[in-house]
Amino acid sequence: MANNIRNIAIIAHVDHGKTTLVDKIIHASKIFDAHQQFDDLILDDNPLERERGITIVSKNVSVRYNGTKINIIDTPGHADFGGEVERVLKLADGVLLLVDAFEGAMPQTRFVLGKAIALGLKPIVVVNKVDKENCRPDEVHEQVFDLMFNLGASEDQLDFVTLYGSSKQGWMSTDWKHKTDNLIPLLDAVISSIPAAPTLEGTPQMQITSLDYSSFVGRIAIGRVHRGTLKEGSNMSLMKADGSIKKVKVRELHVFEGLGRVKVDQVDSGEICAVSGIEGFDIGDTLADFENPEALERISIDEPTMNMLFTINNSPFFGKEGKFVTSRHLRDRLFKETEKNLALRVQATDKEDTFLVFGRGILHLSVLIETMRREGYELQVGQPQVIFKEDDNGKRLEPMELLVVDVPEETAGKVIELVSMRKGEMTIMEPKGDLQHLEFRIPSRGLIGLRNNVLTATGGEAIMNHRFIDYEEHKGVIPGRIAGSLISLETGPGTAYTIDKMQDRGSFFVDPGEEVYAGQVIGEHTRPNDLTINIQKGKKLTNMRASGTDDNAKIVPKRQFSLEESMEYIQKDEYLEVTPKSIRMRKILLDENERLRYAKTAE
Ligand SMILES: Nc1nc2c(ncn2[C@@H]2O[C@H](COP(=O)(O)OP(=O)(O)OP(=O)(O)O)[C@@H](O)[C@H]2O)c(=O)[nH]1
Ligand SMILES: [Mg+2]
Repeated sequence: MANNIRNIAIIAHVDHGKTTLVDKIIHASKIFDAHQQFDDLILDDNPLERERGITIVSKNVSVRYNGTKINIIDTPGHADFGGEVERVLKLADGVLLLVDAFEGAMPQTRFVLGKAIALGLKPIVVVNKVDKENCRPDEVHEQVFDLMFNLGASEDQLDFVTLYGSSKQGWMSTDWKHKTDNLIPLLDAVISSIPAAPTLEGTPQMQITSLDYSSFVGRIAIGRVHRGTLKEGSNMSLMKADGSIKKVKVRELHVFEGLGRVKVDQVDSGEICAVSGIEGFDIGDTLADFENPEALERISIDEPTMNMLFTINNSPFFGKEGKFVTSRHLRDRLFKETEKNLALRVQATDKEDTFLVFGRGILHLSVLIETMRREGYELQVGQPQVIFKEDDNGKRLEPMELLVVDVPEETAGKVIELVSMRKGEMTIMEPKGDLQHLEFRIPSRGLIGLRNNVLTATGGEAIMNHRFIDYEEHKGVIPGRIAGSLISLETGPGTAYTIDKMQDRGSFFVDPGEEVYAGQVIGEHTRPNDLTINIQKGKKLTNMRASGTDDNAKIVPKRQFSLEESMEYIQKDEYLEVTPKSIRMRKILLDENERLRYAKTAE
């Protein structure tokens, strides 16, 4: 027996247009009042998602088309959130694989498609963004077919429908040269080629695949009813990873409808729902029959690949800008985060104000840091560290990644040189439109800080993507940042006069008049060693003229770093100080003499 339900996940590489498409599908299904106004990308609803234009957490929505309910799961495309995609694929019977008609299959396309194929999900391929100039839809279609074949797709999976179109313009067509003005070809394809959600009779089973959080009811379990029927108010068994069984009660049940949810009394097999009232669940647990519980096969959660030290702000400027500054605040906030941020782990250390935070990559961790600073926290973080492992013989292993760089031909050489210096090995070099397409295998360590260098070397033209492959034998020393730091000797505002005089020493991260403290990293040295300098001395008069023309006019504007760039920039003996208003880099040891003494003992 089958329901009149289709469960599909939308998967793709980052930015290939998933959320835009889901958004357009919702608009098209006219679930809104005619006079209601909506922004684009209503789905990417948290402020960080909006600002960065990326999806961070997957979302469930639903539309009705010709009497069929289509549950759609929008997934994040960035590799740091890949584990999330893998989990939510468990909710679906089919996938819409979006591929940018110019970029073609990218590392994350391969990863998410591989997972969908392995789970036996039926794909529909959407070659998106055919409105873009220089796009190559036919080539991309062929590339996706080859990719699917190489990933071991079955006959049925290879027999996929392909649609071409533009999410942004809101149309899809079976032929990219014949533009339509709607999404009907896509919705028809979903109905005809994605299998209906099967109805399985028997005692109830639902695996919890993701969670939601509400300040009113706490954690909400989201999953697909695999078998039987879930009923409001019923007593059930929660089956945990260690084999233990907890008795729980279903307080409320919701199904997805449009962008929202509606409360229902019961949910049948095949439907996706949100369950509140379940205490103490983990992702992967099965909600099963009270009397005769049977667990579903567990899903594994991604292991972290990177860690960073988080500590309280103890810089001379601490407490000036934030509300939450104590180790108690930091501890509570970090542990609270682990309740909903599934791939995140927090470990206390022997220092009560210091924690190790484990995540899936720079973006995963930076989203947390950025969220905290917006909430009013001050904190400091150390240099990101990749996580090593040991094999059975005690040999040290390290994570390796696939790195893809698309770059104008004339700068390809520079990129290859930079990547090679960091133990990257080139595996593919081929033309892609006017660009060179380069692929490398590189230790994850080598990627930290690489983006800054590649962008500088290519005048910002390079497009870089990477994704974890597996662990391999440790590749030996990789040189870190080549340039040393310029460090402030004194505390106080730097003068235009001195900064101007020191322009030949390196590039500055602070402007004249900006308050800095002793031990703060205020610039990048032109040489490999650190250099401590005094930028406060000099003619006091200059400050009065600072807004004028003279000295200031000659000063190169300060280099500005984003949070992620700063995270990748700092060295082992440096911290990043983050407050609601500022991001500063500093030496862990602020005092120059202490640094010199430490350097001596380390020798
Ligand atoms: N030209 C063109 N641009 C598009 C199209 N679809 C989406 N875009 C743009 O591509 C960018 C990314 O779109 P999103 O829908 O956020 O992409 P996404 O796949 O959801 O991205 P992640 O969730 O971060 O993986 C936005 O700037 C869109 O406006 C399209 O069909 N044509
Ligand atoms: Mg998105």
